[in-house]
Amino acid sequence: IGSTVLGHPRIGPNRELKRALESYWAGRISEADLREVARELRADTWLSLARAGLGSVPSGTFSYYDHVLDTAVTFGAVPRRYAELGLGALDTYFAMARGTSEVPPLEMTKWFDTNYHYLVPEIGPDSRFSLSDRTAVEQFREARKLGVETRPVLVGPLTFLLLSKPAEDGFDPLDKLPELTDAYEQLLRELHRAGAQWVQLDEPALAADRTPRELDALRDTYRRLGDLAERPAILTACYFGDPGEALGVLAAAPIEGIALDLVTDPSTQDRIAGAAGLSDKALVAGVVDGRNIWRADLDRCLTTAATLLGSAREVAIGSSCSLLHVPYDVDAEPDLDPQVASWLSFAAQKVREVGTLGRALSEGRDVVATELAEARSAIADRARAERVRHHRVRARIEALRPEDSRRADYRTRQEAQQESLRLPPLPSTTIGSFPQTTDVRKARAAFRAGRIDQSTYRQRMRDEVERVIALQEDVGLDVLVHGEPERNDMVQYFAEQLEGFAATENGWVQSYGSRCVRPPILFGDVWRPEPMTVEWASYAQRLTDKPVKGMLTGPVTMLAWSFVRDDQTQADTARQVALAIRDEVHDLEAAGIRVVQVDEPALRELLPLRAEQRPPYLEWAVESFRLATSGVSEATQIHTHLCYSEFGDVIDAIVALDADVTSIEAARSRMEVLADLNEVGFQRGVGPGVYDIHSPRVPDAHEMADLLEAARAAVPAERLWVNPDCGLKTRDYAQVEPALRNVVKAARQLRS
Ligand code: THG
Ligand code: ZN
Repeated sequence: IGSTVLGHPRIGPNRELKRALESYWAGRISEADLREVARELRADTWLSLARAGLGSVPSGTFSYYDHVLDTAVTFGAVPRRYAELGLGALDTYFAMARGTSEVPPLEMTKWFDTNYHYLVPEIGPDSRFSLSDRTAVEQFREARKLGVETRPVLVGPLTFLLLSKPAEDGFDPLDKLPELTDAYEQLLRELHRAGAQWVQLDEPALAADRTPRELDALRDTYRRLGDLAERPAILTACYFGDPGEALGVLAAAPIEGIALDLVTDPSTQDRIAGAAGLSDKALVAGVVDGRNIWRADLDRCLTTAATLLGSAREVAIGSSCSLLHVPYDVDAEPDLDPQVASWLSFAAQKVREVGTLGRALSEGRDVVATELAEARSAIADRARAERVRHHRVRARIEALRPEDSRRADYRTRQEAQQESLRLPPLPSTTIGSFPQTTDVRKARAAFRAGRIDQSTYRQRMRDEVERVIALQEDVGLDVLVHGEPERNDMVQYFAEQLEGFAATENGWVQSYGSRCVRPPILFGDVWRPEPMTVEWASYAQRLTDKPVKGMLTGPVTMLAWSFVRDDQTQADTARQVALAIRDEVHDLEAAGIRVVQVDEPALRELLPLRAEQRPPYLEWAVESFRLATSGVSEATQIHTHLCYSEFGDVIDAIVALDADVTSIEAARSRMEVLADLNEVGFQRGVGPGVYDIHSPRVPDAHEMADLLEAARAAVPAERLWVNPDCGLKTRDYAQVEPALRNVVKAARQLRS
């Protein structure tokens, strides 16, 4: 098969796709214009991959919105409510992705343990699969016209169904696997007829725990696909972790290749030797990390690949997973510190690393001696760089004692807090961010471009804080926030102010659809040179007699949404970040802020895919949160916010966080989560969201009061808070203001 990457970024090196999509949705460009932008992006990607000397170039890694949605559409899994809209193919696709005025979109959720979101297909007993969309074949032909023979990439049938949700209760989408396999067979035949030599089927679901029934389903499906007479060679890609027992199943299947992630879990490499059946297959050794941004240790990659040579018919070099999760190009970062930049590898550099390793493997190390030497010196430079170690940070960590992560008992805290805050029963608040108005965005863009100076910018932000405080007082909320107008992103904002982090200018990574984030790079020991939020919070506090809540991002979320160092454990990195946040919590307290919220929306996202690896993760996650939030007075009230309602495996950890108040998503699940919390003995304040901010709809006060009544049935009034589900950043004031008035009205209704 030859060296390859499993996938590639698709938003465009300058977010061309984002701009084109948003213009198309706004009616400013035509479908043909949008298709032309997409075609150019695909062509640029294929040609650059081919030029880099990859032995096999993937196609089908482009998507207008999401590759899981693409798979659903390919096989006709379009729920009736979208098909009935009578729209063209592309607009039906966007209706599923974004909803219309008539129908809400498909649910969206995290793609494994990454910060990418996919759309959740709905599969029911009535779902009928057929090859309904031939984009995979068309794009294979499109690349061929450019002179590039590609390997079409699809989400595999097992992973597709495991990621789907039942369209009705009690149905198991996996029951549909045989029917879905028929449709995959049809596509494989057509790809074969079009001339495709290889096809890649992605099965990342194999990195999570799988039941015997699921492994049987895997065996049956790949036997059927393998037995097909006319088809391309099949490469099944397992990534995001060790495939466990599934490796043996795939090794025994009549397929031609397996791609393995040799970065995430060291046990995968040991497993290969024991997998009978691999000896007649091509093995794509995923030695170049597809989801972190460190330059690869090429010598080590080659050694790894070399040890595998005897285990398979052919060993090729690969990325550990798709490059979707890294930015395009380090060379687009002229302002990045040159030494840090020399340690990095984004998609363009990773493609070159894979090419270099591929040549070294097939033609010998000598032909790429220069590249190997360069990599060696960058790796050595990073390993000995003084700037990644900060002795004071290390000494502080060394000196930590268990009591540094413990607060006084809850009763004592509760009394002291009530004495200080004097809140009414069922206090109302918000999660922190207020809508980012066009004016706020414009001011930030102008400041970044140097068109306004810092004092003008800060004055604009203070004006906005004033407006937001006045609005909250008028609405009658009890605990106010400053609204966060000065923040671009809740992780990037802090990373820009902390030592040990580097921020990028153009390092965009797709989060969902046209939305992107720029994950900061955590390269060294983390510490806080000066207060980060105190000025904003205390400015807001001076404007009101009500308590203003300070707003911070927790250590787990800081790690989850950054590229983190790979030269120490995540637990060690989290402890350093926790100390920096702890310093901020203390300074907020000293400045007279009596309520501080430390958000951990990513607590669940970083949860390991395999159950046995979860306890040690949860231990450091909880410990770092407690380290960040302890050491303040009993009277200081610590809040946290988690962005989801299905706690499942993290529910005990939520109790262990020991926050005084926890706000969670609950409106859509009708407060059912409160019963789950009760069951595990949760005894702290809780703010189940009464207003679903993910939808533009403004619920009336009765509806919210009903939800609160339901909450009251599970939680005593003394512990209940009233708030929206999540931050208001992505909403408009036109919805937020009436909704907040209703929140307050509902709270008052219940109080009386
Ligand atoms: N920050 C980061 N990661 C996240 C979120 C976040 N992951 C989960 C969730 N929140 C994802 N949600 C969004 C919502 C909006 C946007 C991105 C992710 C968004 N981005 C702007 C865009 O693409 O136009 C760019 C924002 C910017 O200027 O930085 O709107 O909150 N890290
Ligand atoms: Zn949230």
